[in-house]
Amino acid sequence: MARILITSGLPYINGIKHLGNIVGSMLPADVYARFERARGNEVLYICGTDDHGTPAELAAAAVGQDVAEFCDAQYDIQTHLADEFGLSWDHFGRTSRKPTHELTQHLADKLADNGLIEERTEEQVYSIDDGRYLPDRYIIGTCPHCGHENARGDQCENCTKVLDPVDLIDARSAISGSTNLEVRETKHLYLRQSKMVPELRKWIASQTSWPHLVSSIANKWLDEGLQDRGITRDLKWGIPVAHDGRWEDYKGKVFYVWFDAPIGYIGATREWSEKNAEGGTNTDTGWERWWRTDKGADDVKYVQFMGKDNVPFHTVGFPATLMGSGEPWKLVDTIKGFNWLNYYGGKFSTSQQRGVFMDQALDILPADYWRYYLTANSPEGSDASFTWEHFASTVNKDLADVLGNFVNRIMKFTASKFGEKVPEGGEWGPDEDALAAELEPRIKAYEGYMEALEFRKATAELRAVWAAGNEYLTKIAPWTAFKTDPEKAAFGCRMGLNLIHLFAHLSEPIIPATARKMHEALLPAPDVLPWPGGNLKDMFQRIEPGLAFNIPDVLFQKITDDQIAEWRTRFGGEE
Ligand code: B3M
Ligand code: ZN
Repeated sequence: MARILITSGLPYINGIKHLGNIVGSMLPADVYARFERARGNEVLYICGTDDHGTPAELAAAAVGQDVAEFCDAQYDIQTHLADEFGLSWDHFGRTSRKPTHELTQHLADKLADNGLIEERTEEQVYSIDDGRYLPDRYIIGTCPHCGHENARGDQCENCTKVLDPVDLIDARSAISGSTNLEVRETKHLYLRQSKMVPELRKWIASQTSWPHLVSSIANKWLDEGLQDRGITRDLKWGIPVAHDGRWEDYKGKVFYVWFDAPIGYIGATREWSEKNAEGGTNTDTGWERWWRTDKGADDVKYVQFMGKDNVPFHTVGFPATLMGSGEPWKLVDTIKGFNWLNYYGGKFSTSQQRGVFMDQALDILPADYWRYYLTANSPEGSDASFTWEHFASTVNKDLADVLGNFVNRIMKFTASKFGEKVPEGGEWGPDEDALAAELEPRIKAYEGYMEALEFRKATAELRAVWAAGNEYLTKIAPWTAFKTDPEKAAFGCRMGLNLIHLFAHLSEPIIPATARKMHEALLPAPDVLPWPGGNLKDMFQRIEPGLAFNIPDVLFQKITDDQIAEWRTRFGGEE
């Protein structure tokens, strides 16, 4: 049994996430976590909200709320939506909680002890009209690299280059739009990443399992010359820099959100083990077994999921923090980075409310429709595009016609001819051999793609498995055989019901709620539906003659042209 630690990029607290956010972080992490649990591995999937930084402050200010209160309310909303979306993390923490605060201050101390923190007096943009400094997202302007006009002070959304507020051309305040800005001197802590380049390079070079997208972003960052990075800000909301008598003259300053956010993975794990210690179903109180190589994390496989804009912070920034501490922290083994999912060729955007957000999506259709579509169209090799037309045709073909119809057809027919119990009679023959011969390599391939985190290919293979079941039924045609050869029809029906059972197990990582429904129509479902291993022929004996079953409601409704038109009007369509 392997031990697998999974994290997905921590969603900013600033608002409800859109489909473009979840497709490249939480959803694939969840699919993978469910797959590895099904295979019997010990999985710990950790996520949480990224509470600090300018996104939170700006969003709270926009609705005139106190930032802490705003974050509490958003945390509840995000937790609820994640639940409905079937995201099965073991814990959903918050970077604003004590464990992340303590760990962040602790790691900063260690870095300082190792000579990797430097104090610098630097120039920061100060807004005279707003009466405050404008770090990161508080300032917007034109990107000096690509010319994008709405680049933020910390990173250009368009070209993903990391920026400094003073780099922006035609800078203005994100709060008031004021251009009445001046540059003032202020003191900050810098992480001396440049001193760590050789160590980082060696580590990155030794990572053979990173996808190309990820290693190329990491190497590009190093090749462009790794700059020391300011890890503190003139903000009120965040983790205080001054603590335990250290950095007393930094009172009123906080750590930079990208310094503490990844530490939030560890902090959230600690929250999880503290919660377990207070009772609950899980008794694992050892967060260190997952994070400290001197406490058992040596044999953990750690997999991270994130959008490509987050990759630099995870391949360079966070590892620099952990390595630089000189302590035996577990480093990531595999990073799965994603390209963008676009909305009709343009960007999904939280600030512009463009595209489909989780609450709206779930208001329209249950989670599995979205989970399937998004996994099948994961922006892996390149950017992908969401359109209502494509969404509808995928749902109608794959989910309604291929899977849903299969389940409905065989169950209804069996019930009408044999009653609602599994018929007896008939035997395994050449048609079943042929079916098994097709399914076996497909299931292997599906498993292999999941293991390799290739979600598009995995989903295509799952669809092909469903289709093979359909073809088998069409060939056996119990509806015709019933008149001439009732034994053969009975066997075909029994096989059909066994296929539903097999599909339930195989589909659970991607469409968990539907998979449970399919399973429960036949047999009670354990919390985790084990991955079908061993001989496929044995798997087809599970649904035994005489077993009573019940017919579930239609699993997937087809999407109509009227609905497409309605949603296009509601959400906006072409560019
Ligand atoms: N909150 C950025 C994002 O949502 C950020 C990820 C943090 S991961 C430690 O794109
Ligand atoms: Zn740019």
